[in-house]
Amino acid sequence: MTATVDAGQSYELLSAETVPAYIAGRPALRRLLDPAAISQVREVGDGNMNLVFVVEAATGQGLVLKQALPYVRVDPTWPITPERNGYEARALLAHNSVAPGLVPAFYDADEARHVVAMEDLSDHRVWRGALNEGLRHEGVAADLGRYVARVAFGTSVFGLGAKAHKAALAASVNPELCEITEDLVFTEPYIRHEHNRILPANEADVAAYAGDPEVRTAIGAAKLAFMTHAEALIHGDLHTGSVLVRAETPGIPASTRAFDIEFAFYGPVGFDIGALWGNYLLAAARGFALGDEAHAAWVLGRAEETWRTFREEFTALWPDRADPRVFGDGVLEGYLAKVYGDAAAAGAAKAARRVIGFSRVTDIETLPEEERVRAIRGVLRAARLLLVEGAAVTDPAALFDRAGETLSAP
Ligand code: SR1
Ligand code: MG
Repeated sequence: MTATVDAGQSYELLSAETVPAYIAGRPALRRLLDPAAISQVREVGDGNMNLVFVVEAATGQGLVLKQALPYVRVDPTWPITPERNGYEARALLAHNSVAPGLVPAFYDADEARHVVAMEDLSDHRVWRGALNEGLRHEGVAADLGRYVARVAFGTSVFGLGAKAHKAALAASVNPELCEITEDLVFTEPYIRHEHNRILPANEADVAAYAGDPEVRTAIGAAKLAFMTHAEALIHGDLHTGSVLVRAETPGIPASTRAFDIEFAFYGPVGFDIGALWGNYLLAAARGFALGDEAHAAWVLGRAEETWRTFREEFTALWPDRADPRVFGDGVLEGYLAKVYGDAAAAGAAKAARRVIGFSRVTDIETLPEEERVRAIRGVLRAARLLLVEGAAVTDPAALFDRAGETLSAP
């Protein structure tokens, strides 16, 4: 099948049947995996935007091919540039260089057919699904704090120096994907929009949240930060569905990988921390709704763990900054406080968009309706707390204790 994009350009879409020939035609891939030994090709894409093929060989090797569709997979009338695949490939390379072992290994990028090839992580599972089942993967929240810190430092002016930072920033401007976030996360939930889907029993909750002048001002400020604070080559969509986890078993270590980096751009580091925080809120709301308070409390505790490890890792990297002349330790403290405030606001925005607007999450959507109504009400109260008071509550454990109280209140 062929996909056509703007200006009549077209490219061939992969299928399970054509993948072996595709690999045979890519030198970087056929060196890794003998096309004649391929035993299985599975299309496993379950996101909004791409084809994803897991390729397995009888010899035990495997790889993943991710091909961008030129439209939203769940709404083919909505075009999206397939050029995002190239941004993902470049970000995957950059993140591999600063945070190896915390993202999939990079194998190949095909700009003509919008395909990126990477490590097969079929022995991992998506963290959101594990959280939905009430499972505890210890250490994942800490790994993610370290991942964000390594990217935050290594791709920033601190890690790269002034000129390389500007060059990397210029090469990573990703306007179409940023616009999706500007619309879906920071705008549509706060206006009347056809994407919004609100249960009748939640109409008053959404109106109270989205109509609150303090909420609207804080969201506007967070959107401005997202659009203008080009701090580092952030992941850009670091929700729990963008994280693969593997528990430790005899002879096999635990593993955490952030994946699906197509929204990467130079933005505020707090947006990545906040994406995790917002999704911890959603997972905790599910726990409370199902009466599993212990799981909800465990999930909320991950917010402090992610923040602490981010802070420790970034601080450990700080002595290696490219230009210490006026970037002294006072700058470090001020910067960390800035990231914390951005994370609180982004966490609120990322949680609220999942219960008002486009692209819902299974944490909430698979709850029975009565429990869903209560969970959504709690998420919106917690989002307001993070937006309006979050930056001032500088202890994340205290902030997320209070968020838990608002999530579980009747
Ligand atoms: C049209 S894409 C919708 C959402 O999917 C991705 O996971 C991002 O969160 C985006 O907002
Ligand atoms: Mg995604």
